[in-house]
Amino acid sequence: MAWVATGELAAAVSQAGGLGVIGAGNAPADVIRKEINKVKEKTSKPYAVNIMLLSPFVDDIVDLLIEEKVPVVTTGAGNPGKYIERFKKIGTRVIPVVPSVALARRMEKIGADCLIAEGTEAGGHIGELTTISLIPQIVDAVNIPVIAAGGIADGRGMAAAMALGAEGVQLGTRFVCSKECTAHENFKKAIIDARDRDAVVTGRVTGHPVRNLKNDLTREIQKLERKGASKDEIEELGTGRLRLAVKEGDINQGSVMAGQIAGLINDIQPVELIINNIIEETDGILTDLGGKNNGA
Ligand code: TUI
Repeated sequence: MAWVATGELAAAVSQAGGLGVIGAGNAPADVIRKEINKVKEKTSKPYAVNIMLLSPFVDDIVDLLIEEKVPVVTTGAGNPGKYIERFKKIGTRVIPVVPSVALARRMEKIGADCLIAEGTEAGGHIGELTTISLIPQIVDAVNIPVIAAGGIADGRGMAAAMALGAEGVQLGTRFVCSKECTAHENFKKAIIDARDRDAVVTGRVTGHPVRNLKNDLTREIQKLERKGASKDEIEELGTGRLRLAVKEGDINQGSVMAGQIAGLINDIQPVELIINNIIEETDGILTDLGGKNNGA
């Protein structure tokens, strides 16, 4: 979650018992170095940095994460194959986000420690398959642990992911609406106000589809898409729009990246409460379901 997943949010998640992730997005390495320092100041727990593989600064970010010996690296929006060896050599755990069985198998073969299987319900850059279809297929195809992402914001989602064979979950949209997330209040309010069908996909023609909350920007992009505009024209319109929404709070012209689960999120809570509630709810559901299986 570029711009949204800052050091403050990552530190709060790690401190509360999760694995906090800094989203490097399109930011240059010096910006991410500061976010890493914020995490180190606030917690001694492990944390991760997500490398967005379409970033123009990807090589600098990889060098930085190696220099900083970041404990865990996740990757998104592409195939991290050429970087894995360098991370493995220094003991950094590598967790690629994968949208397909083919990429999951390839990542396991070249040494990924774990996978995040992300369904199309997620916000931001997305794949095609739904979480409910993707997770069991990837779980059956690999021997490394699978973390589920896309469409999960509470214990019901987590319990469902575990029923599908996942060993953990990654949450994005839910943590945007946390007290510790530094995103603009307008961005958080847009998620709270969103209903079930408000998170729409733009940019399919560019080959990099993105899920955002419906607004003036998504309508303009969809108009261009209907007119058969070029990939470059559409990409140009999207440039800088995430920052505009997250930092400036322009939720009409900015890109309000959020997942389909936005409709379920109705409040801003402290990270620790979000995590504790999810774990408690998941435990309760799994116990109840186990009881039913035993004929109770
Ligand atoms: O990376 C994300 N979410 C993101 S990145 C981002 S910044 C951006 N802005 C504009 C255009 C594109 C990106 C905003 N949100 N999530 C992880 C994720 N990775 N979801 C899907 C994938 C993915 C897709 C294809 C991972 C690998 C992949 O590989 C294709 C291949 O090479 O086989």
